[in-house]
Order: sequence, then C-alpha cells, then structure tokens
Amino acid sequence: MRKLPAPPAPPTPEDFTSPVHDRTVVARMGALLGVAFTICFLTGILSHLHQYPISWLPIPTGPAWGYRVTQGLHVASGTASVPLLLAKLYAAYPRLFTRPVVGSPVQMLERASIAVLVGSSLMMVSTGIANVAGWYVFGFGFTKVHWAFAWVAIGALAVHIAVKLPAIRDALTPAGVARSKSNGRRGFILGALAVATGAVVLTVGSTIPALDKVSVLRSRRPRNSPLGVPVNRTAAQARISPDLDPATGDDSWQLSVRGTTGERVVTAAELRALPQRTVSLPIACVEGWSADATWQGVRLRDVLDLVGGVGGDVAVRSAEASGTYRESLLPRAYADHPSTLLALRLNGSRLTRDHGFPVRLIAPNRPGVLQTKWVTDLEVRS
Ligand SMILES: Nc1nc2c(c(=O)[nH]1)N[C@H]1C(S)=C(S)[C@@H](COP(=O)(O)O)O[C@H]1N2
Ligand SMILES: [Mo]
Repeated sequence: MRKLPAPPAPPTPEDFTSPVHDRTVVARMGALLGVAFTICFLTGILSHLHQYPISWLPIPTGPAWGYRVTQGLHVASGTASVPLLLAKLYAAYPRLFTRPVVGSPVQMLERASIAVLVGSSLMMVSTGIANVAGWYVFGFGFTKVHWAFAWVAIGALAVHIAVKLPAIRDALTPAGVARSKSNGRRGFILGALAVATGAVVLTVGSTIPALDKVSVLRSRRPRNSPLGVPVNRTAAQARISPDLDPATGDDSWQLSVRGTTGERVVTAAELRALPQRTVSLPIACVEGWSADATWQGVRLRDVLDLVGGVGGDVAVRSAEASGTYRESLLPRAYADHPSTLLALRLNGSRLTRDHGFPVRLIAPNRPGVLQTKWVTDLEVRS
C-alpha cells in the first residue's frame, strides 16, 4: 500500500520572502500608526470631556474654533489610520506563523496584546467611519462603545510597545536598519503614507471648505446646504411639532426660564426686544463635518439676567420629546460668555425648522451635538 503524502507543513515566517515583511518596515509603520493613534486618542478624550464634563477639569470657552480643529484632527487621524493599519498588518502578518504558538509568558502576553490591539483598532475605525457616514448600523450607543474601546486599544498599545521596545529599538537603530533585508523598504512606507494622505484629502473637505471640491468622498457639503450649514438631524426626524413653523407660528412660541430668583416665561416679542447681537461661530459636528456661520440673536446671559443672572451651569432643553441630544448642559463659563447666543437667525436668514426654529443655542468651542436646537426651556443649576 502506498503511503498518503504528508500534509504540507504550515508556513513559517521565513517562507514569506517579500522584503516588505521586514522588522524595520513593521517598526516604522508602527511608529507612524502610533502618531496617528495618539492624535486620535487625545482629541477623542477632549471631545469626551466636552460631552461628559468633569467639574475639576473645566474646558476653556476659547478659542472659538478650538473644537472645530481638534474634531477635524480626530477624524483626519482616524481616517489616516485605516491605510496605515492595513499596511502594518500586511507587513507583520507572517509573524502569525511563528511557532510554538504558545511560547514563553512574554510571548503569550505579546500575542494576546496584539489580538486585543488589532480587534479594538478595527472596532474603533469601523464605528468611527460608520458614524461619520451617518450609518447607524450598530445597535448600540456609538459614544459609549467608541469610548470604551478607545481605552482597550490604547491599553493594548501600551502593552504592545512595552513588550516590543527592545525589538523596536533594535529595528530602528542604524545598525538594525542596515541588517534588515530591505533597508526599511522606503517605497512601501511612502506608498502607505501617500494612501493615508489621499484618504484624508478625499474626505477632509467636510471640515476645510477650501478642499470641498477635491474631497469627493466627504460626508457633508456645507456649501450646498440651505443657509450654508448642513443639517444633522431634521425637525421631522426629531419629531418637532409641525406647529413650530416660521411660516405660521412665528410669534406664538415662548421660552420658559428658571433662574436663581425664580421662573418666568419669555415671549418671542420679549426676546426680540432684547439687544440683538451678531457672532461668527462654527458648528463642528462629531460626525466629521464643520462649517463657519454667522448667527444673530440674544446673549444667553441677557436672558438669564431676567431671572437673577448666570448663577451656575445651565440646562438647555428642547421641544424634542426624546433623543440623546434633546437637552445639553452649558457650563457656567460658557453661559456667561458674550458670544454665547440664543440664536434666531443664521447667515442672514431666519432659522429654518431644521436649523432649530424658533431659537437655538450657539456657543464658542463646543461640539455640535451640544448646540441644542428648538430650545424651549432654560434652567440655571446653582
Ligand atoms: N434638540 C436637538 N438639538 C440638536 C441636535 C439634536 O438631535 N436635537 N443635533 C445636534 C447636532 S449633532 C449638531 S451637529 C447640530 C447641527 O446643527 P444644524 O443642524 O443647525 O447644522 O445640532 C445639534 N442640536
Ligand atoms: Mo453633530
């Protein structure tokens, strides 16, 4: 009887002969990815602090464009990480075939941290991209999951760097580079960088108006939107009563304001009788777009002066019955800021229903999600 041929042995890292699978390439790609992840992580923490403020770590009200820049960087660095991550995984994957599978404790830690790092990184970029695309396929709260996995990813990254530090150092020293089979494979790395840059350029027009035409993959188009600002959630989506309509009910609405000296109703006519101000402030949406705009309305602090002044943080509530962003909390320093308005007009026109008619909040250096539309109710929390 003839013996069956033995099954082929699994490959070993040495079977992958492309010079791209080289430790210097892997280490250099890792360094680039590390920069992108760090920018993304730090700007993400800032965004989280805006949305879930900590009393002992107040966020400054300026510069007015601050959140626009950090959120733009967050989305751009997250976008750039996708090709960088794929390139790094491609360069490194032959190491999956290192045997034994379970080696020394350090090796086990190394493998486990890589599994967690790769999994959580993919989770971060996929939820982030889906969010920017406004595609809520995942049946969970985006912010909570994105936030939790960010810590998993950054923790696994710290372990990964710590475990690999000797190897990284070795691969990146001049002697290490000289010993590597590809001398760092510059073409591959520059190619990955070019793709990353291209991905950013094709999308960053949602934030940088000058690149609007080039960014064919951008998620929003401020310039083509009515009143020059995209709408993230329409009045219909937010189930705002059709009675709140500039065409029919422009004078029938009112605000309820509760302050340190009591509660009162402020009518539309009273609000219009207060000094009207004009400010230039961006809307910077966490979903990856931003736009400059000119707003007209009354200072929030002028309204609060009717009920005892800015005596604390201010809860800003809307006509929206449910929804995560139906209400926001405005820290005291923001409520007191001269640029913080209850806006009645946007870019020279009366607010449309979708932009928050009759009145909406606009404050400097603040995420779009917290610029509450369809405001009905203010409450000072002293
Ligand atoms: N009440 C309420 N206000 C809201 C929202 C919302 O869902 N409900 N969405 C916010 C988000 S996510 C953004 S980016 C801005 C967008 O304002 P715009 O639609 O006028 O551009 O409104 C904010 N205000
Ligand atoms: Mo937003």
